[in-house]
Amino acid sequence: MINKEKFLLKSYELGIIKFGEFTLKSGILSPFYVDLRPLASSPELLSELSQLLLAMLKDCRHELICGVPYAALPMATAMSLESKVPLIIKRKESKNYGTKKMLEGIFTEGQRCVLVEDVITSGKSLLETIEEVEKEGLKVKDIVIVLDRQQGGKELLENKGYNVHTLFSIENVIDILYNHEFLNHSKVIKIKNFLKERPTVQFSVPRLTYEEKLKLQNHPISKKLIEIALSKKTNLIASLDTYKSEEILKLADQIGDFIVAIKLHADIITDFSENFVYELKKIAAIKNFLLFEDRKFGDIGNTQQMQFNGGVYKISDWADLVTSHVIAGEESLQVFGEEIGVVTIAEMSSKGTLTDENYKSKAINISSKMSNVIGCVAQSKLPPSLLLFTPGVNLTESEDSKGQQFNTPEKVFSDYHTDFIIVGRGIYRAKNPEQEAIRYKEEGWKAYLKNC
Ligand code: 5IU
Repeated sequence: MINKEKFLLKSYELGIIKFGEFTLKSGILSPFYVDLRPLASSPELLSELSQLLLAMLKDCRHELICGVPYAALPMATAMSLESKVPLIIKRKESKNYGTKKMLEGIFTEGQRCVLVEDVITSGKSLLETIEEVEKEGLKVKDIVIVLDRQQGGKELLENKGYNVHTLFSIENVIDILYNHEFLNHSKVIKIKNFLKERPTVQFSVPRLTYEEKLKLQNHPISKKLIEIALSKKTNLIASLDTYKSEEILKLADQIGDFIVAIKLHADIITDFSENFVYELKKIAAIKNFLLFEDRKFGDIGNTQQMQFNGGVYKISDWADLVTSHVIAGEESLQVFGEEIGVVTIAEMSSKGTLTDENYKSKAINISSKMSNVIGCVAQSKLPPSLLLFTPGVNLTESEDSKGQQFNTPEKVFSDYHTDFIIVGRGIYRAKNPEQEAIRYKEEGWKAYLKNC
């Protein structure tokens, strides 16, 4: 397997990225300039690049490869030669003589075509290319991109339901070059500040409705969750992090009509028992909500399997949904089987969390591939086929004293397009939990409707 980092360092020597002061088309002064075209002049690097790009597509089915002109044309050609998947060529402008075709090459309607692009910025030009390719009757699902300039383009395409596979983000590139002493600390800070301050291109893509989301679901648990949300007009998950089982049962009875699920940490409960599970399941059946164990598995597959099925809690006997980290890789998630809905942790709500953009994007890639993963816990947008669960929601507090950061339901629906809000202390610590559950239910539903 080609080493991504070594590839980048060799490409850097070709001059694909330069540091200094560059005036961009928009007039903005940028501390770096990217141009991947020189890669085509190195057969060795072009071949390595094609292998790296193909590796990101190893689980995708596609019958054609198409490069976005011009920089990605040699890349797409190299990928085609390497994989033996036929290439088609998209024109920049249609010919005004002869066939007036936009796509050259042999293809038939309905074939799946992967698009190749060198750099994504706002994503606008790629979106135009996709539309043109789709107009010719081809299906586009996957897009491979060498470098994401982190200006909102990737998110734009993901919001439209495309799988976007990026080899590097500009931040990855900076980190690698810094680690190999091609950049000094002050330059890195300057570039990172530039990336942070520069406004990303924001597109107001409306979120999908629950009805639209339902059509994208294949797992019985994700379907069930959305059906409950629609029938009870709620997107609220109550996190009942209390010690006594009796208290949980009492709360479940009081708030059950206003929620889609109760989230538990079974290991907080001092008197956890089979009888407690039996009673809670009874209430869940009557009030029509699901049980969500926030176990946050984080070990190798074999251990996770034992923790899931065994021990005191026997989670697999009663939970409808369970959270898991993806830190141990995709095979560690297979052990949960297909019946339970797995919710992976792509991004945490706490201050200083290590779940940065890079981690999140890898976690999402794995989650999208797994048939038992129904969604992720995150604090930003996800591809629409995954359900987004957002904790750290509170109407009165903005943080606690232990690192938790809170947002309002309106913020997480408008900015992240969340699907389910998770509220803990806002409800179970309230003087009147029933009244607060109704308030969060109403605020959550209002925020959902407003942002559709
Ligand atoms: N939770 C978070 N943030 C996260 C993840 C889980 O708050 O990133 I992953 C859990 C922790 C707690 C609940 O069980 O969600 C939030 O409770 P409060 O609303 O009381 O903070």
